[in-house]
Amino acid sequence: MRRSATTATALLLGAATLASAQTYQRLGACPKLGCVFPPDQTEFLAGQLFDIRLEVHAPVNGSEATNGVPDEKFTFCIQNGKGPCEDANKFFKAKEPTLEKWTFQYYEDLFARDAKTPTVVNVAAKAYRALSLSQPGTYAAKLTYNGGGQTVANWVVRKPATHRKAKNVLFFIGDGMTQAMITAARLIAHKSINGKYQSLMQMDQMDNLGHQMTHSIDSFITDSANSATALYTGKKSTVNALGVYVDSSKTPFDDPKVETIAELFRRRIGGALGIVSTAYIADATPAGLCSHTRDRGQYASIVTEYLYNATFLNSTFAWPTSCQGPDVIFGGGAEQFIAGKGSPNGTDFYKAFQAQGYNVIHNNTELQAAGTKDKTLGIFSVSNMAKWIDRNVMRDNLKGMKDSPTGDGTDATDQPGLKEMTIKAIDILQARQKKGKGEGWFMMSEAASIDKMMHVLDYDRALGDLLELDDTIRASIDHLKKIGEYKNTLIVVTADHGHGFDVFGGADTKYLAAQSTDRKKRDAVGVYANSGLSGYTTSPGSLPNNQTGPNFPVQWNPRYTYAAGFGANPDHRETYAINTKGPRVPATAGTDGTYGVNPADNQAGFTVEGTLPTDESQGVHSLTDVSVFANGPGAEAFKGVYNSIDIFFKIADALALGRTDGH
Ligand SMILES: *[C@@H]1O[C@H](CO)[C@@H](O)[C@H](O)[C@H]1NC(C)=O
Ligand SMILES: *[C@@H]1O[C@H](CO)[C@@H](O)[C@H](O)[C@H]1NC(C)=O
Ligand SMILES: *[C@@H]1O[C@H](CO)[C@@H](O)[C@H](O)[C@H]1NC(C)=O
Ligand SMILES: *[C@@H]1O[C@H](CO)[C@@H](O)[C@H](O)[C@H]1NC(C)=O
Ligand SMILES: *[C@@H]1O[C@H](CO)[C@@H](O)[C@H](O)[C@H]1NC(C)=O
Ligand SMILES: CC(=O)N[C@H]1CO[C@H](CO)[C@@H](O)[C@@H]1O
Ligand SMILES: [Zn+2]
Repeated sequence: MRRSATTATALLLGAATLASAQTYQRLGACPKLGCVFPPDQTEFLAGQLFDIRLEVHAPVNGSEATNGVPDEKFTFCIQNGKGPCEDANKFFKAKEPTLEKWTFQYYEDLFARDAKTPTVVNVAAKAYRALSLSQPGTYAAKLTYNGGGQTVANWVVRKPATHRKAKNVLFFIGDGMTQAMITAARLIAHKSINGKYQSLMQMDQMDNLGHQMTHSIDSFITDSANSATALYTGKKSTVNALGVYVDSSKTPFDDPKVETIAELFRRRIGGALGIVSTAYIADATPAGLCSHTRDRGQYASIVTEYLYNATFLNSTFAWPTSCQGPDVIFGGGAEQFIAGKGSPNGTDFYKAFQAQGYNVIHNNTELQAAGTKDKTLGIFSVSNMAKWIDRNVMRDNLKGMKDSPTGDGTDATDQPGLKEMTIKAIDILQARQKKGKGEGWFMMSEAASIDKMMHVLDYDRALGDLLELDDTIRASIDHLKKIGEYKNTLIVVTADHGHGFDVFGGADTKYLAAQSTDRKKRDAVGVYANSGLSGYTTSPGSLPNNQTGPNFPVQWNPRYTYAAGFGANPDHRETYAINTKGPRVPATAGTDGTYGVNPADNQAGFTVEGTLPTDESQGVHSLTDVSVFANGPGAEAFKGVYNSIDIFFKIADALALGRTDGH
C-alpha cells in the first residue's frame, strides 16, 4: 500500500535508495534521507491536532554512507491544492522550532546484526507541536535538504460529516479475534442439528458486516499498539507506538503525536468517556485512547496520562488535548497503582485518582454496589484479569495467584467479567453525561485475553473469552434497549489483528492419550468425515459448574474435542484437550536461553516443531483481515472492505467530530 514519497526522484541522493522491504529499516515510513512525519498518505479529520517531526539523516557508514554531516539548513513548506508552497512557519502561524541533533544506530540486515556492525546515522531535526488543518482538501508537505533533495508527504484532510448521527458509541475490541475463532466459538457453544445451528452468536446477528486491513505503517504484521493507534487516530503507525509516529530520537516521549478519538470526543463534545478491558489497564489497547509514546511499555506514564495529560509528563512537548480523566476505567493492572511497585514515582496512585474525585473499587461485590454519580476507577487484579473459564468453570485456578488489586498478597477471587464491567460502565456514563450539547458517551470495551490466550496456544481459554465478549455484546444491546438508549448508540465490534488459528478436525483425546508414540498419537486426529460433531454442546461434563450454557459450552472437556493448529508457533506439545490447571505455558527456555517444549505442558501429547525463531516463547500475530460488525446510527458505513484507519473516520463522522472552523 505504500507509494514512493516523491515524484521528483532524488537525483542528488543517487544510489541512496533503500529497499523498504527488508527486515530492519533505518526509520519506518522514511525511505529517503529526509523524513516528514506525518508521512506520505496521511489522512486527517478536519481540525484534528497533530505534531510534525522533520529529520535529515546523514549515515556515517553502511550502504547509504554520506559525509556524516546532516544538512541543518533544510526547509519545509506546505502546499494546499494547486496553491504555492508556503513556508510552514507562515502557513501554520508557528514560530521557528529549535534545531535538535542526535545520533542513532541500526542494523541494515541480519548479517550486520550477527557481525555486530551497526550503521551509524547523524540527525538534524525539528518538531512543530499541536497543529491542525481545518480545510478539507489535499496538501503537499515538502522537505528540501542536501541542496535540492526533496521528500514530499501528500496529506488529505477528509470532508467531515456535519450532522451527528450517534449520541453514544460503544466500541468493542476482541483483541486478536479472527473469523476462524468466531467460527470455532460458535461450534463449541451453539447446538447444531444436521448441520443447522439452533442458535447463533450475537456477532452473527449484527446488521452490518465489513473487513478491515490491519497492516502497520512500515511492516505488514501489526501489534496491538499501532493497530490501536490506527483505530483511534486514523493514522497508521509502527509496532509498539501509541498515538504517535516513531521518530529516531532516543526519548520515547518526544515522538510526533496525533489526537485520538477519545481526546477529540472530550475536546469537541465534552461527553462522558469509559475505558474497560480485561487486560492490565496500561496495556496497549486501552492505553491507545489516551497515551502518546512510541514505547507501549511506559506503563507509569500511561496511567499518568489517563489521570492528567501528556503535557503533565513533559511540558516541553505541549499537547493541549487529553482524555481529561475518563469517567470510567475498569480492568486489571494493579501493579501500576500500588505504592512502591510500577506506579508513577512509586506513589500510591489509587490515592492520586481518589484525590481527583474517583471512587476506587476492587472487586465485583463493590462494582455491583457502586453508585453511578462519581468517576470510577475499578482495578480488579494484578496484571491481566482472570480468564472466563477460570472464573466460571475451573475456579480453583484463582487460588494461589496472590493477585489481589489491593496488594495485600491475597487472591483476587471476586473479579467481575467483561459483561459486569461493561454494563456498570454504561450506567455510570449514562448518569455522568452532560445535558444538551455535551450529551452522550464513548466507551471502548476490550476482550483482551482472546489475544493473550492465543499467544500461549491456550485455544479453549481464548474461545471462552471470545464467547464472553459475544455474551457482553448481547447483554449490552439488551441493557441499552431497557434504558432506552439502543437507538442512540452506534455499536462497533472488531479486532485489532489476527492470529493464525483455525480448526481442521476433531480429536479423540482418550485414544490420543493411550498411544505411546508421537506418530501414533496423531492417528487420534479425525479430518473431513472423521471430524465428527461438536462434543461441547451435547452433554454436561465432569467439571464443577460445568453447566455454563446457553451461549457457552455445556462442557469444556469432552472426549471428542476440536483439533486446532496455529500458523506461527514455538515448539510445543498437543493433546487437543483443555488445560485444567490454568492458562497454558507451551514453551520454556532451555539452558542456552532459546525456547523449546515446556516439559510440564501436555505430557500426554505429541510434539509439534516450531515455525518461529527460537527466541519466541509464544505464538505471534498474523496477516489476516479482521471482521467488523456494527449496529445503530451510522452503522451502515461499516459495510465493505476498508483499512483499519477508516474505522476512526467512520466513528468520528457518526459523532460529527470533524470541524472546519478549526476549533
Ligand atoms: C560503522 O561505524 C561504527 C563506529 O565506528 C562501527 O562500530 C560499525 O561497525 C560501522 N558499521 C559498518 C556497517 O561498517
Ligand atoms: C522533557 O524533555 C526534554 C527534551 O527531551 C528533556 O530535556 C527533559 O529532561 C524532559 N523533562 C523531564 C521532566 O523528563
Ligand atoms: C495537564 O494536567 C495538569 C494537572 O491536572 C493541569 O494543571 C494542566 O492544565 C493540564 N494541561 C493541559 C494542557 O491540559
Ligand atoms: C514525579 O515526581 C516529579 C518530581 O518530584 C514531579 O515533577 C512529577 O510531577 C511526579 N509525577 C507524578 C506522576 O506524580
Ligand atoms: C471487596 O472489597 C472490599 C473493599 O476492599 C472488601 O471489604 C471485601 O471483603 C471484598 N469482597 C470480596 C468478596 O473480596
Ligand atoms: C455444577 C454442575 O452443574 N455440575 C455438574 C457437572 O457435570 C456432572 C456430570 O454430568 C454433574 O453430575 C454435575 O452436577
Ligand atoms: Zn497479541
